[in-house]
Amino acid sequence: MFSLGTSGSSSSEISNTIFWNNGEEIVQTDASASVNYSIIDDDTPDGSVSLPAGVTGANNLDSDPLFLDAANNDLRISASSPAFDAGLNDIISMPTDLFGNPRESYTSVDIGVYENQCPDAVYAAATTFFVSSTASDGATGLSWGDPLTLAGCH
Ligand SMILES: [Ca+2]
Ligand SMILES: [Ca+2]
Repeated sequence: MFSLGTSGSSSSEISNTIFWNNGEEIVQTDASASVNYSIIDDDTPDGSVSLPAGVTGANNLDSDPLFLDAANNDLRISASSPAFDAGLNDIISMPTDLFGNPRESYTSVDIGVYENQCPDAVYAAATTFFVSSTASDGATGLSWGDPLTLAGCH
């Protein structure tokens, strides 16, 4: 993210966003910015987020978002990701994620553009999963009427 001020002031407010593995994640000059409920790689893997001067924020994490397959551009998060249910619901204005799946799956919105559709509590109790080569993303896999894809639940 670049937050650049020109001839006066500007400000940005970002929430529910993953800034990860891109080198310098946030560049801030002569402007103000607020980043909240986000995952930020600040190049110091110490568990806490250090923001550049002029940037404020709260409820941010510096933890690997555990993308399913970042090397192949699959930026959906796993159910064990720290992004799971860690976003701010109040700012969500669209009912679906980038895949068209429900945006507030399980108890809260996830951080990032994809909502994981696999509630941990359901899967912890399940003993059988149904999988089909013709299934759709967003299925639960808990019945033949709602089978998982071969890639599993995301
Ligand atoms: Ca850090
Ligand atoms: Ca969620």
